[in-house]
Amino acid sequence: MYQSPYPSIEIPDTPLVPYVFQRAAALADKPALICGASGRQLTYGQLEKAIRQVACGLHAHGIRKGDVVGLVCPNVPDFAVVFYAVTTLGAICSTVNPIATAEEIGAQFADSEAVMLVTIPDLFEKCSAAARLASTVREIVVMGEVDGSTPYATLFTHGDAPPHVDINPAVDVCVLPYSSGTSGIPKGVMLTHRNLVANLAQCSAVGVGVNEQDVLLGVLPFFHIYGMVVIMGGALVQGATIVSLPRFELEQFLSVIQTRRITYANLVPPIVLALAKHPLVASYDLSSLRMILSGAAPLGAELADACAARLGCMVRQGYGLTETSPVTHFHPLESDVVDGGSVGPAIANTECRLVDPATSDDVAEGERGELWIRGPQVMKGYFNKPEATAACMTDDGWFKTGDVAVIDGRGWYSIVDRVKELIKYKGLQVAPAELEAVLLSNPLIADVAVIPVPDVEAGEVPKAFVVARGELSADQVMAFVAERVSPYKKVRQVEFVEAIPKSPSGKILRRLLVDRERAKQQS
Ligand code: 4UW
Repeated sequence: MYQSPYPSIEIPDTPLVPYVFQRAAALADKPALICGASGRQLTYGQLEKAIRQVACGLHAHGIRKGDVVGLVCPNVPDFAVVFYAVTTLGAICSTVNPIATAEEIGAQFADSEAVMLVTIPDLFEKCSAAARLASTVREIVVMGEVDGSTPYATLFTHGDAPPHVDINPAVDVCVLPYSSGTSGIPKGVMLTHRNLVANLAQCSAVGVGVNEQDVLLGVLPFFHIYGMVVIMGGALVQGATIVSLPRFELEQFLSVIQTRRITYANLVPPIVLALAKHPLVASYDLSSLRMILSGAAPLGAELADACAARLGCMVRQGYGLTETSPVTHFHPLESDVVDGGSVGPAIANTECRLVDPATSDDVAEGERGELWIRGPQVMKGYFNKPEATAACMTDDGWFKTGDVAVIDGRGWYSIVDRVKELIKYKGLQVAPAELEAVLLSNPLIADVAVIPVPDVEAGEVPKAFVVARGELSADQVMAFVAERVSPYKKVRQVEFVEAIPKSPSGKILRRLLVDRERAKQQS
């Protein structure tokens, strides 16, 4: 077992909102969130007041402690208003990718038993279709005015003193993002107020480096744990300013860095790649950037160095998972040893084990093992899925990440492989089991297995091995999936095979396919 090298900290015993907004009153006139596309801006004072007003409005519309409210919204300043208003009431915010299909959104909110959805006008129709699949949803609130929905503005008409709600930070669930974990389809990850407060406090304690003077770029989606906690929460708790962008588009992204004088950018490896290599980058003044933080997928040392050299700024890497709120490892800022391929040591209050997944025994020092984590940021469990929870959490509090890591002499970790099923497309989760279920709904497909294959731009893309029952082309297989899933989940390679390798118990031997694919790439 390895302890964090950092001194332990006391985790504040408080719900999320008072923790995040502890400095809001002192910074009342300072911009907290600015929309990089529209220019709409909320100061800390306006943001804090809007959160209180919307909490009152949600309460007037029947939202109570423990209710799940679904948020289907791109990165706009009001995302933060709704998110923190819901949690103010002790209700639970479940976020989803706004580009998800109606079926995907419906499936998440049926599973989470959401009672209300909050969205934007452009997504209203999709959310209505989703709500027909999720029978618990009784109201859709739209940030604008659309027939058949509750206008967001009406939530602001019920005063600004929300009722006091008793929240037990260690027990009460605060957010419910979805993750497929080590296998299967996406599951609701129950993160408590304490989980999120702990992770923000742990990050501050190890000097993740955001300070009040920083202007952060909020281009990664706030619905995902990285945007939700590391960017949105991490910036607001420090009193920094976030410039949000509803989507990534290279020219707009570069222009916003230049005009808004962005100092700190939280990114994923495909965007770091663009910054390191794309010719357009040379046309912009990006000299305000002092720090780029990458996470959600592996960042190679060479790419980190190339980006740092071209832009003249620090490039550091963090690691973690939705199930760990998310941060567990962070590459120190102050270290002169820059090792872009490493995720650094475990952050404060975080214990690690490296384990042989077959035996659950710790591996010998210096060997690769599955990374297990214990700490205050580890989730309470999956919502309504005790078996899935038991499969990845031990009775004594260890969470099995499904990632394979090594630790070096300094106590720094590198993530070197994955034993779980997950595919990471540009840092976003794609669950092989979900794509396999879609493919098996095609009568011309007898059997299938989906695995990740490496891709220079996206990191990984899904590849399907298909046993066909009749005439079927690879293009038809890809089109069949593309019509039924979010664009980022598309199957991008297909290979027809005679049979899918399976264990005697019928489990797909994915590892065999992954290893075969790797051998092919190397030959
Ligand atoms: N290197 C290799 C990495 C890395 C990685 C994540 O969608 P989820 O559940 O969660 C995330 C979390 C992103 C994140 C965590 C901590 C942090 O500091 C930060 O900002 C810098 C971002 O994406 O996917 C979790 C899975 O993503 C892979 C890994 O397989 C993990 O189990 N992953 N970060 N640096 N792989």
